[in-house]
Amino acid sequence: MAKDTLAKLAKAIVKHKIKVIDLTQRLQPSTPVIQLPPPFAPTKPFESSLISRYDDKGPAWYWNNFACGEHTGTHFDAPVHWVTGKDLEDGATDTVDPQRFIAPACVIDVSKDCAKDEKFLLTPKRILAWEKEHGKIPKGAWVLMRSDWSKRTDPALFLNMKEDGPHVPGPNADAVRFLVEERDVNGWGVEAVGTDAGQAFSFEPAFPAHALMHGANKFGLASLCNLDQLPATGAVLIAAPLKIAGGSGSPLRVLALVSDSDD
Ligand code: 23J
Ligand code: MN
Repeated sequence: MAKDTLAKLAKAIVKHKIKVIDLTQRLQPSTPVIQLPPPFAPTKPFESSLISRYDDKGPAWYWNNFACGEHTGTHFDAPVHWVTGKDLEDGATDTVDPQRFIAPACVIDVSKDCAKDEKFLLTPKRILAWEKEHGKIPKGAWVLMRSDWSKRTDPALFLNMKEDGPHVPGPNADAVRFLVEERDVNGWGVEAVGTDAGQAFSFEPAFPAHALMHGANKFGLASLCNLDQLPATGAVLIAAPLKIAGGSGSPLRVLALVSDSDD
């Protein structure tokens, strides 16, 4: 049965019956990174420096060194990223169960709400309304919030920093608690710079998408794009972070497999 399924999948991929959608932002020096207020330490943005390009330093080869924080651009949040997940033995980028790097995705479209309200918060009520239309979120699924925030290509508008902190949509604490406790999700993914809402520092608990998800050994995905190309259900995500020893996360390529037809 499983063998047959995999053979069918392989055939469908080769025949382009399964589309691959890239949910990854381009990684470059202008890629926005999270801005924390003092006294908290900042993360390094992406930087690249040339080693050689078919020249004296390497006549037949081109390569670069690059540097960035683990949480730069489209990236994976591992459970040990947050203090609530610090003791999870399978919670770092090198110890996470690779079986969890492939999982179905549920996409909750709140883009219209976010266009009207930059501080829109996803609630359990809204998730239940989505389930009424699309079915129950299955255990072990990614839940992705489509906000269309990735269409803000100006980094200042993407970060949307105001005097009282970032005005960026996200989940409220009850929504995160619901996804963890009632739906046992694989993780939570967003288009914004971080998985939490811009005002989540003042939530109870603070930063619930980090505190509750990671404390329950769930993952995060931030700075996703092209969520508008995904169906509400039926996509399969491939999201595998770099195997950094003891890493708290990593930039990664996030791919969604989407069926091109009903067969
Ligand atoms: C460090 C501190 C606070 C936050 C974050 C990182 C992130 O959003 C992240 O990239 O995980 S809120
Ligand atoms: Mn992160």
